[in-house]
Amino acid sequence: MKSFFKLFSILILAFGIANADPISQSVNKNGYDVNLTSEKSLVMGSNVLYVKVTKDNKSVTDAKAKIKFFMPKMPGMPYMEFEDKAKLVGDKYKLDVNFSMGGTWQYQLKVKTSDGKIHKIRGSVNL
Ligand SMILES: [Cu+2]
Repeated sequence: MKSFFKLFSILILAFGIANADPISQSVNKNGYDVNLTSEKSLVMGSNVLYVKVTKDNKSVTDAKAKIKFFMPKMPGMPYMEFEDKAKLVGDKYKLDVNFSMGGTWQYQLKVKTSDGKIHKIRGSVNL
């Protein structure tokens, strides 16, 4: 039993450290590389995320990107979600994300490229 608790606290610690890192995720499909990053670890309040789309090592600037954050229904709290459409700034897409409350938020990034393909990145953050 003692070792179980030890393992459990190590897991919590590992999870906490993982969540303290900024977001950095990539997906590669149909020759496109889509990369989602955050300036720093996500916090309550405002956050900035960037989406970089490249093909053959060249920036793709005619894609559409949007991100959805959602939290499943919990005791005493309804399902919540919000979306942000990315704005092209230079050669990457900027997302402004504002969290009104802490907890575990799941997200889904969707990028539509000019060939009509959708590129998705999913994940979750714990605030
Ligand atoms: Cu909630």
